[in-house]
Amino acid sequence: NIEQVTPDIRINQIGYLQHAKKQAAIVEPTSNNFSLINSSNEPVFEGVLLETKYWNKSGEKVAIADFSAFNESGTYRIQCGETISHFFEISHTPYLELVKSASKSYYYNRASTSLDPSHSGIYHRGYAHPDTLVYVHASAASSSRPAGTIISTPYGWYDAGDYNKYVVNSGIATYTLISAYQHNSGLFDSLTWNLPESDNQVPDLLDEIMWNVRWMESMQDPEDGGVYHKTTSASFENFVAPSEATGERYVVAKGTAATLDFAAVLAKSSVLFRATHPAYAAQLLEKAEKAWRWASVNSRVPFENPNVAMAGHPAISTGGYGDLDFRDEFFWASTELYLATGRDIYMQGITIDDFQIFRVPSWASVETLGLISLSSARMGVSEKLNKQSSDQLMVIADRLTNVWRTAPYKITLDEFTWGSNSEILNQGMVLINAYRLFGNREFYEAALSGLDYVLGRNATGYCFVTGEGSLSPQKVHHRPSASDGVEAPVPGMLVGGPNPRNVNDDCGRQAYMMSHPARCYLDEECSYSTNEVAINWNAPLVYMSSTLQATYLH
Ligand code: 9MR
Repeated sequence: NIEQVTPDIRINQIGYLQHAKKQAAIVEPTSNNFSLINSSNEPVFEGVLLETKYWNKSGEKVAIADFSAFNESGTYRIQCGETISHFFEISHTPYLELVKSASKSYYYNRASTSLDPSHSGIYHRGYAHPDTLVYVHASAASSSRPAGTIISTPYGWYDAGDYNKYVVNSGIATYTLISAYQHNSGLFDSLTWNLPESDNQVPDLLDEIMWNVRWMESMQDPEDGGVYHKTTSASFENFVAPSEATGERYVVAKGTAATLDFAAVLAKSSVLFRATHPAYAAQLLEKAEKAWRWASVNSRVPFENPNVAMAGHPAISTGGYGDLDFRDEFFWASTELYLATGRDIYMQGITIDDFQIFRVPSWASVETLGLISLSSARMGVSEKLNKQSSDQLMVIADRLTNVWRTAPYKITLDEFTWGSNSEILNQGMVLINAYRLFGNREFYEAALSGLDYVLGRNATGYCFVTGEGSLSPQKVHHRPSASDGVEAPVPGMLVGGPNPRNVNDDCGRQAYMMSHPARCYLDEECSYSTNEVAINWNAPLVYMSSTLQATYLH
């Protein structure tokens, strides 16, 4: 006698890999046993719940239902006591569609284009943000480009729910997509998701990456090699369609972080395109080295919004992505330049030994991106460097696996900050790379738990990707979704997720479950602190869904 579908059985709402670890979390279970029910309503597997634990981050008692021993493909539900979950899939390829929709979200966020119905269906939209008339803001003036000079910085992706384009955040996002391709090229070479370029013989993911790299290239001052921090309107636009967001556009101040992130991504792109587009690859590398030279001389230029009007130009109040510590950016850029050129000079500055700890990557902490590149490079890295970088990845992976082992939800995340959903996936990116190097099964399982988490095995019951799963965000903080007249949000986007900080000025503190950080999430448009989307958050979703799927298939 099954009473109701309950939100208290937290599953990966998309599904599970057939022969891999398969776990659900059951909140306040009313029985010690659970069963797996097939689509004809027959029980096919019985199990005993693992120990119930209290999680202070969610205020819940949680037990894990482990059905890893059940390996038959099909559609199932989990029953525990009187309650039953939604249907989910067990198969060889549960994440293939997700890889495509998460990747396609970048197309939906392209600037300097229209989206025609044949490629975007109901999400079609008019031409917007040509970015061919962009003012050099007074904060970015130089002798060759005085304030007010008009330049052109087209293409690229809108960063998030807003219409601006930021080099720093593009840096980690593009790196992560490039790595997704490099580590899983066999998978991506066989996938297509109906882009305007789909017929051009280049894999869709590479076409998408190129769309943004072209924009990044335009952000370099050809005179001195320095890179502007962002292409932006003066303030965030209203919640209008892209084509109606017509505020004047500026490039704003050059900075060390933007310039080094640019150098890293262009160097990495030059390696990516060397075989297929050699002339283009050479240009990219030249630009990367030029950026490096600027940063070597301008090694401590932080970015801050110019918050007062200057020389007839407005104050700028859009996203900051400001960072004061550049050691990690230097390490990352020098690593990618070393891998692209083989020149030792790039390894003579900051080295692995200069870091006490390596952190899980985020837009402001990028040293571990260099580590992943070094440890996964097939050529051109000395055995010593390769070992050193692999060992450091192992240290992070061990730390995360320790958290995972005892966590009530069996996940690696226990702190919730802005974009927490991307953090658990970036943890997964480190873990899966450590798994590839060392073959430790627990690293794989801990990485997989991060995907389970964002797809529903979490304290909110949401599958955090739009258009996926049985309960997903509807009112995302995303201007195109809010203004297109279509009820469902643009698909394939990961929202930021639970975040107990920074909520004061969006929907109001009282709207949130402040005392339970893991449940501090709101599916409301006002909630930019928890329900916005962003290119740097979607990228590890692309990385993890493709890598877990591809690692499994091979
Ligand atoms: O993801 C960013 C987060 O780490 C910062 O704490 C926050 C405040 O500076 O900004 C976030 O990035 C936003 C950016 O500044 C503008 N576009 C939307 C981004 C996601 O909210």
